Amino acid sequence: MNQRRGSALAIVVWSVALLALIAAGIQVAGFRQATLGREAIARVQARWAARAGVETMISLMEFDTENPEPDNPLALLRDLETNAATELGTGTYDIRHVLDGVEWAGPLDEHARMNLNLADKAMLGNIQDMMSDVVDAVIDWRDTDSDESPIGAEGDFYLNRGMGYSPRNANFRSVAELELVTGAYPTDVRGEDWNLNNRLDPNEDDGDLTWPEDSADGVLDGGWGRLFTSTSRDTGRAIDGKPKVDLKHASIDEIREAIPSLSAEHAAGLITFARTSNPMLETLIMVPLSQAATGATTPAATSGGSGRTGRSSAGASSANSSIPDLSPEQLRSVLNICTLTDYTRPAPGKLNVNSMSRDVLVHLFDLSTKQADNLLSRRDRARDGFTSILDLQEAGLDAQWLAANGRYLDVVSNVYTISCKGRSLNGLAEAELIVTVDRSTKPATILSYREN
Ligand SMILES: [Ca+2]
Ligand SMILES: [Ca+2]
Ligand SMILES: [Ca+2]
Repeated sequence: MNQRRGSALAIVVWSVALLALIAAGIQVAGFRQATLGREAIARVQARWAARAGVETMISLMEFDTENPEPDNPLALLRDLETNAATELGTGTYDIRHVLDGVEWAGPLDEHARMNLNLADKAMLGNIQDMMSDVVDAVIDWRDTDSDESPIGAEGDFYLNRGMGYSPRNANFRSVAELELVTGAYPTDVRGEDWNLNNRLDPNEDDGDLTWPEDSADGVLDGGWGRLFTSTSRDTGRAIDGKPKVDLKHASIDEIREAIPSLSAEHAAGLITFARTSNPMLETLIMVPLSQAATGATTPAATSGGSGRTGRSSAGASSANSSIPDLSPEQLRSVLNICTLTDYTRPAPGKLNVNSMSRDVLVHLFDLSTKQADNLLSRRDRARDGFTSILDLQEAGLDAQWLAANGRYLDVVSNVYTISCKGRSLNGLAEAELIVTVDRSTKPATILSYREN
């Protein structure tokens, strides 16, 4: 009896031990699976949080495109900034970018940088560490011909060196493409921003510990890439969201409908001006309409009557007395609402004076650091931003500078890059989306989409 009880006890003890082993095994496997499950869920949460951030930005952009605020060009920028980071039920997202070494909340306004396809030779030459052979090679890369600039490089140059490719002979499609130009190295183009996401990533701020080499000073020192964009677009939309009036094709009535403060004589004068040879709208900043309509590109001398009209000597008289000049207010409207460009397809984007980078002003436009700082501090104090490029006059740039550089400048932005990091609820998984959006179309157009 005792023996039977003993063996029964042994069986029970064994069974218990065996069950415990099995239970432990199931627990380990279950725990592993749960961990894997949690990781998978966290990854999904992070990715969709990032996606939510991108969608939020796009919907704010689309709303502003439908409901523009012509008197408040900073409205969209502020909306984007306010919503740049949010906690969701299942995760968080966070959108940032670096401009001029400073980190800002919200997407990067691509119009804060000079379009690589708009920058002229003089501008490129102003970049201190870009040698003149690289400047020429950049021009050769994007110009349609195959004629080498004095120290540039066209197809033969690349073929003879076995590089396996030749210049695009068309507009740059990305800033990274600059690295293909002979003499331009990735370190020149990227600086510390090795993944070109306009953000200071951990490997870009740890010195030599991981690639790239960086100064580990908490500041993103971008290369030439920080000055340029290839994606900004000028679609001929004015600050009020309407298409600009093409003076080369518009009627007097169409011009007056767009700008009611203009008389029929003003409108006729603008049409006459648009038919002079190679007219530039910004000439009107320096030259009164009555003179510009005769083809003058510099203002007539105030004394001495007729004659001194610079390059207008080709048969043009100094002024057309039947054309009234524009008041400062009318000039603002004309610069904002009219154009001499035919927008059958988007042109490379202009700089938005409301967002343009200090580095661009200093390194491409060759302003002194003092001029650039004055301008930006004036901009910061203008509560609603600049509604005309003429506002730059109050910020210290004279009419001559504006007439010469106004063609690179505008007060609208169409293209933004959203660099959005999503995190899971437990904070362990992270996903990054980098999306470039043209918000001038309805619905907005995704120009590029990258997942890290
Ligand atoms: Ca070429
Ligand atoms: Ca980076
Ligand atoms: Ca590093």
